[in-house]
Amino acid sequence: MAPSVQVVGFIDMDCFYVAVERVRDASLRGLPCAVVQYNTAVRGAPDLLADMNRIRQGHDAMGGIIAVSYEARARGVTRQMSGKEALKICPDIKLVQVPTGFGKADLRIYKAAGEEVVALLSRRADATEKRSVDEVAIDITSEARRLIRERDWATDLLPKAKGVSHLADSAVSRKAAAVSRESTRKGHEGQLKIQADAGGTHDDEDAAWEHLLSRTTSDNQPDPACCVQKLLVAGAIVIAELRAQVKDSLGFTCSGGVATNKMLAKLGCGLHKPDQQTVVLPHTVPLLMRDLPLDRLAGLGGDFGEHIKAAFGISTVGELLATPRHDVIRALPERGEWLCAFASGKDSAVDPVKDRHLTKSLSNCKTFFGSNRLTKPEEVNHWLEEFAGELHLRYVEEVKHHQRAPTTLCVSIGTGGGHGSGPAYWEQEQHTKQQSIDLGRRGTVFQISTNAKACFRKWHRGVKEVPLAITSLGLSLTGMVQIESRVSITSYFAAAASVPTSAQDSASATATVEAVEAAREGVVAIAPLARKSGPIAHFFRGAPVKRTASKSDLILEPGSQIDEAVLAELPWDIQLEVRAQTQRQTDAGRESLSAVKKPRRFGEVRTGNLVAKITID
Ligand code: DCP
Ligand code: MG
Repeated sequence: MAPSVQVVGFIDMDCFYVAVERVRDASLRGLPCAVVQYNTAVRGAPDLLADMNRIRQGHDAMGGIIAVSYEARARGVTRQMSGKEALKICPDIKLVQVPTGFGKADLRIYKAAGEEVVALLSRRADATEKRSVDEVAIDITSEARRLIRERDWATDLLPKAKGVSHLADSAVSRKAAAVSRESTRKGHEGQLKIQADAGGTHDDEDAAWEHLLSRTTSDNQPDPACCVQKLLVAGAIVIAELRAQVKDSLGFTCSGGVATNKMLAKLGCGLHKPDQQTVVLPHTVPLLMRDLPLDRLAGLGGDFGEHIKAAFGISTVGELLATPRHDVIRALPERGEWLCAFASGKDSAVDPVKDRHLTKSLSNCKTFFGSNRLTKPEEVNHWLEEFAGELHLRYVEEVKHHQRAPTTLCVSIGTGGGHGSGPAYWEQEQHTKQQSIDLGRRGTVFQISTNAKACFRKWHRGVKEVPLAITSLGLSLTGMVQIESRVSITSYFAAAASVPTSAQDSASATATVEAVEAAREGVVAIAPLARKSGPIAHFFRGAPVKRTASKSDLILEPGSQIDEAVLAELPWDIQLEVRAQTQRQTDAGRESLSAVKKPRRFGEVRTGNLVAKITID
């Protein structure tokens, strides 16, 4: 049975940022809704944390729209609009602003939701490739093969797949494939319109399913093509089951595609949205690709695609395939052969699904066009400190959830561009400087910011004579390596002790992973509430922590007896450590204190007027 075929599923979450907001606030469900960027014109505005009320109305809805619910799309709202424009055409739209922190959008809630989806999908995948915040490619070959082995084809698999999947073999699919890249970007309005134009009928799809049934069941000696079709149909069931699980467990709907490679699966995924899925069977590929705009192929959306269009005077994949092959190869000696295979949808021209669940790097960047250009090193340093604060939080999460730490820091600097409008607006020159960084599991904001500033200084030294005019600045942490996961209880105390009591320079605060982890674990109570801004305060204000309990507690002092109920709430390795500590104390002959009711306290983290007391609740 077609041993080398890979069954690839592709998942794209529906109106993802809106979906995340709807899970957080059920009152948004079913309503026209959009997520808006924060308004960069309002400088120095206080941060809007994820848990705050972020619904925006009228004049405070100026930020651009970045995600649109399907209800709002049906009313003409698209991604390019400002919140204000959307309110004009859809007055009852709910506009939710992205959370902000460190002077920019704080996308952690969306990234975390994306990671949950990846983790769930990977349970049934041979390989899981996270492609973006809301796109995942999965290799489901083994699962598809298992279904074919274990379930009946004609009475179970095929009818079930028909009930949950579209085939790319339909007029609706072909029209959706012909939509320009620009229209798909405009909140996929093209697809909705096409479905309406096509009257929503999928009669030809029914016929295609019937044809598939007769081909795959009447043959005594099924040919390899039938085997591939069966595998893809079984894959469609796997994808439908996974999508249902994402919906039930996480509350998000998503769209899916199934094909023999990532490129075709992604194409299939975009043909029917939202909450639908499409199977691309090999024999339907030529017709599907015929009118596909060239720039919808991965890698052909930029300069390379423009070059091909101009060189051959073409705009669709069909036109490229109709161009004599030797002409393509002559014009593109290095990539021509590959391009023809890729445009034909050949599996050999597309990379297999890579097993990559996690982001390769943590990065942060911001543009400073027009009068916002950065002209002084102090301004650059300020932003690098802000970026360092935000990246530190994400690094802490990486250590906590995936036991990975970055080993390289990279500063990228864009100069030029940002004048007026037109192509020159984007003509930036990009410069990068990088150096290794040893964060381990105890890295600090200070380490990140000082390294970043050093990188910038190195770059600036080389261009000193030119007046500084930076139009984009980025900071990233890459080169992720696995680190040891075990945490010692003593490091919690060390963490508390190592945090400076003064935070004149917010970037010099050195909260360690352990202190931050302790807070996130919910064993931390914060008192009083943070009033100072800066990385540490940001963290604690955003963290899901409990406020100080008023109950009386037990102090853990040398010789204390441990309250078993309290201990049971700690991670198991810390329980072991605490038990070992008390055992050592007992062995040393110290007298045990009986369970005197006093506030129990494990440590304290102070930064300016922020005090985080690490206690057991
Ligand atoms: N996003 C963004 N800025 C953009 C494009 C997207 O911030 N210019 C964010 C918001 C989106 C998320 O990325 O919710 C995923 O992008 P998609 O292109 O997949 O769009 P959606 O998931 O919102 O909609 P769809 O249902 O069409 O996939
Ligand atoms: Mg999406």
